[in-house]
Amino acid sequence: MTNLDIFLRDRAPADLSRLILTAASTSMQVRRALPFTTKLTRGVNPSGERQAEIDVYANELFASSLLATGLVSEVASEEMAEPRRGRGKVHVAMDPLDGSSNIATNNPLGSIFGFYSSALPCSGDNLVASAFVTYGPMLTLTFTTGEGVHTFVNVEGQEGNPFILMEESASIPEKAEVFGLGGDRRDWIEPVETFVASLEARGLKLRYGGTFVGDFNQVLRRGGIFGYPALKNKPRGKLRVLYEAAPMAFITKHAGGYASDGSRDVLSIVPSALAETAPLYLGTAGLVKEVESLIRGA
Ligand code: FDP
Repeated sequence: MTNLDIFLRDRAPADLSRLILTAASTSMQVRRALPFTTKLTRGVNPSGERQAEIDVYANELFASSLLATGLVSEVASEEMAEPRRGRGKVHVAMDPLDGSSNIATNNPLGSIFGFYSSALPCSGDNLVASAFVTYGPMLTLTFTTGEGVHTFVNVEGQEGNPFILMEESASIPEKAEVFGLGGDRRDWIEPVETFVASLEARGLKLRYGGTFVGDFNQVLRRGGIFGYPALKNKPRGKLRVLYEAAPMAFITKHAGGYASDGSRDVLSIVPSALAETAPLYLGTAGLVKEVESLIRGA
């Protein structure tokens, strides 16, 4: 059995190791809080969405624990209008609780972290590491520091660091099995409709749970594509470049896949605002290139 701290010691710079370990241990606190914090508040986040109490709580826990390492220059979050500042070097962008509409139904939730080397907002080309947590039947942490994508699972009662290696060097299977695209189907742009019809004709299975982290995680394991596309009434999609799209694109890239906004690599997008959104298609490289060329040709 390999523990997360020992694994990181040999493979990642000390600052990134510490930040990943901090995200992992804080996710245990978030997980423990979930049963007690399902009541909705009246607040809205900077993107105008209703904020559930647990979003605020998770945001506070992750922001304060990451800043307390002394390694962070700023923490920007989907749940805060302005970043919080520290005196370190790493710039963190996070979605502390992804999929909050799944809280009430006890479906999967997640957290996403992008660790950047430049001041935010900046492009995903400045990512030095990214990670996501799944609060599903298992609490897992999947990350890359630019050398492979690795998943650890939280095991209660384990001495020392309770995250144990579950999969080393994950790669997105070439043979695609599943797909899932967000938004109302009637609002999808035409090339996306055409693409999805062709996926169905090829026998790919629709698997959509409504949490980016969970929906992406099955693409990572089973091959396929996840998207939150450009919609007729929302041409810039829904997912935030800094907090969600770019960190997951970085993981996708290091698992041998590809992430596009329909015309270019998501990692090359330079957002002009912290909460800027972009359409997103990511997963098995061949499929993502396919939808990209349909969109380009439309
Ligand atoms: P949520 O609004 O529940 O936080 O981050 C936004 C997100 O969830 C993603 O996790 C998810 O993929 C998407 O929105 C779901 O949107 P739809 O409800 O429009 O499908």
